[in-house]
Amino acid sequence: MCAHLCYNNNEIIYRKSDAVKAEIMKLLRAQQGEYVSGEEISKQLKVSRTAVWKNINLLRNEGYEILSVTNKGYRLISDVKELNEVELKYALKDYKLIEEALFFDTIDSTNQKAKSIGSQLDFCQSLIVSDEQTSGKGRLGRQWESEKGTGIWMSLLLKPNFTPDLASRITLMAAAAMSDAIESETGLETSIKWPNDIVVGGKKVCGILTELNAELNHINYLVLGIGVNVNTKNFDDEIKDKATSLSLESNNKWINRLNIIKLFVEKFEIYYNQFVNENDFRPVIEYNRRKSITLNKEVEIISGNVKKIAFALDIDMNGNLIVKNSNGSNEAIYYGEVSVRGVNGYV
Ligand code: BTX
Repeated sequence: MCAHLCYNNNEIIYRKSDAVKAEIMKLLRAQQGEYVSGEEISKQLKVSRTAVWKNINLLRNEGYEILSVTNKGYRLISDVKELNEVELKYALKDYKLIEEALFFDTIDSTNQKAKSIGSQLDFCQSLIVSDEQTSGKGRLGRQWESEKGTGIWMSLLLKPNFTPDLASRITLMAAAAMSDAIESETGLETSIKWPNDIVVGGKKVCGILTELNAELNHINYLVLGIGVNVNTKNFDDEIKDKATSLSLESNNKWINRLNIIKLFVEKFEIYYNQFVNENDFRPVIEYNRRKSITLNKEVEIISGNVKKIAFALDIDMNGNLIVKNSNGSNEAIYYGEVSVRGVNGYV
């Protein structure tokens, strides 16, 4: 158990009032713009009508637009802030993997924040989420566009007790868990571009960046950074041909970021525990194989200045990409400093 304020301590996780607010939002959202009476809310939540009224006012102060009409009750008008500290903490309270959840309106990079927390003594396993990143990072020093209010920009800070050579497995776990979460929430069909992109309609909706601070045989901390374009509508010119968002792929429907985060954590925790407690990585590999957009075709493998074309055959049980080189030999490509692309473009 970590020394500072962690999630496992109920009093610290969320005050009762935060729980009431989160439950009221659940009820109002479920009504999809219809009225819910104060009496109904008070009955369902087992709190007084005055408490309902007080909490509705608190929600209004936080930016929700909630209409109240005598004899009808309360109606949610605008729900732009589904991703906020109170609802995030409440949504994640039952997942033991995450001891602390932090939310920022804006930050340079959630990975950067996670690393600074990870370098403290006795840190908590934390999920750091920001509504905006001003300096989001991709792999190999690339940039990650993270427009305010439109996506999931988050990092999971972990202290795994396995050896550093196994850390790349976390990326594959995250890809499987996020692909599953996206499909459950949106009904979209996703593919995984080995090892760290999720693709919808041939374009990138999600990127994963795993970073490590380790000794030879020991991981001090691991940061799993995930960016998902959820309701993003605009991308910079350089990426607009290969980037898309879940909303753009769903006829511009507004998509709830918090639901996706919750579904992701739920699935990731299962995969993580299976691996850490039972040494079972098979479900992750099987999912990645099934959803792979990389396998069974020619790919370009880029390592520094060196490029080569090979045929992608399989993902092995360690998560490596098995390719057949032009001389007929098979090779295991380890997820590290390589990029893999389709021979005719991004996928
Ligand atoms: P990557 O190196 O595979 O992808 C980065 C490349 O993807 C960029 O060079 C650009 O071409 C393109 N790109 C940039 N922004 C976007 C975007 N929003 N959507 C689609 N394509 C884009 C992938 O790296 C890993 C990205 C991890 C991002 C998360 S966000 C939370 C956490 N904090 C942080 O700083 N990074 C991670």
